[in-house]
Amino acid sequence: MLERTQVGIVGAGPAGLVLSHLLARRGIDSIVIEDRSREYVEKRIRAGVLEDPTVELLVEVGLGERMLRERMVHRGIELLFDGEGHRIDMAELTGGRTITIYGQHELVKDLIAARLDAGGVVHFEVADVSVSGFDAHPVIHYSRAGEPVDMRCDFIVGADGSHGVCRPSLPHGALRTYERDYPFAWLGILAEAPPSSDELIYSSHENGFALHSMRSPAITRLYLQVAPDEVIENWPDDRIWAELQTRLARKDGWTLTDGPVLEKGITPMRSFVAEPMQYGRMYLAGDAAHIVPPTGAKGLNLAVADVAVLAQALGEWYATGREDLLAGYTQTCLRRVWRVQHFSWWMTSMLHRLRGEDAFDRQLQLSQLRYVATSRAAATSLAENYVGLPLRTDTAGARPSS
Ligand code: RFL
Ligand code: PHB
Repeated sequence: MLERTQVGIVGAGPAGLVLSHLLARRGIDSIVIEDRSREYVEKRIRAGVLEDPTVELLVEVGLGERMLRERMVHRGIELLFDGEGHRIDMAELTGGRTITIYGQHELVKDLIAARLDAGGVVHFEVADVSVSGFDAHPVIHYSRAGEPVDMRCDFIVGADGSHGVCRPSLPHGALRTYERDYPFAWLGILAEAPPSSDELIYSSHENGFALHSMRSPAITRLYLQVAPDEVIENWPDDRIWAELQTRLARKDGWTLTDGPVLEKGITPMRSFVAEPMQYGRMYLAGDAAHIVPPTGAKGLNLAVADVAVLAQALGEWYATGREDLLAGYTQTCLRRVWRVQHFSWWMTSMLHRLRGEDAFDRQLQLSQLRYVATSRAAATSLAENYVGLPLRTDTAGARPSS
């Protein structure tokens, strides 16, 4: 079967779905294909923190209605070390900017509903996806309900995450990659327990890092640093809670509320950047192009920032034939990507126990934590990165059509 669209998008994660929505606002057709089921992507537990610029963009383009009703707005975070909590008042340090707690799967549900309500096309449970013709005549090959389909398009967007097919399809040598592996992973749980604090707590403990986050007034999200090759079978719920209690303990007697564990899993940590993020008529966006360790809470936000740039560039190309924005896509995105890579690496290095770390290294970490907790200049630097640096683009697609 033959199918035709202007922009063929591989992957119905935040990058692919937001892009499809932004393009539709500019009158550009797209089709999104996804190899998982709708139910699977709507239940996949991942990120929870949305930056201020991400929220602004989603609201501006009409994707924020439920989020604004149900989200939790946080004005600060806490750093916990030596048994004492130190609050970073992000709103006060950044002229009133905040972060939003709203589960990525909730956002994905909103994005899918918005696309389908607007008559957009998202094909779930496709198989055998491959891409070709990057230079002149792009085609996405896949099968749907057993039938092979060739989707011809003007552009392919690889928004298929870190294990997708688009990036590996590029010719050998087309990309330069930059990588860092970390000698640890995160064990994450979702628990039916009210959050034990109003804000996120990032803890640097002798046993390793721990994070207290949340999804709602009834659901807590918690993470523990574990060995990179750790298996979940070694972590019965009792052991997880005991370790969380230890790593989040403080001298003032505060305790963590526990409850039934709804979900648990282990995520490896990696920093990765592919350059360029484009090749001929194929563009990579989100985790398909770059991965950050989750300590800075940036992956989803970076995916949205990429597609804001791409939607504007594609919009200008279709409206006026202008090519420079498309040509500059990689350069525009990578400035933000590398800022976020640095921030995520810095937060990760400051808060985790590192393999082979000696007493000197630990004292450096504690000194850095104390500095951030007590210096307004250092705290402001953390805060402005955490709430998110401004998007440098006409993100709303508000350009009048000519
Ligand atoms: P996604 O979300 O992985 O979506 C890619 C989609 O492509 C599909 N796919 C394919 N479809 C068709 N054909 C193929 N061959 C395909 N191969 C793959 C996949 O099924 C999927 O639906 O990538 P996208 O859109 O770039 O979005 C990136 C974010 O999902 C990711 O960066 C964040 O989840 C990272 N992250 C966090 N980011 C934040 O901004 N704030 C956070 O608080 C935060 N916490 C986290 C996180 C990621 C975590 N894990 C589990 C990796 C916490 C964790 C634990
Ligand atoms: C989350 O709530 O899942 C979360 C929060 C902060 C992070 C990473 C993940 O840095």
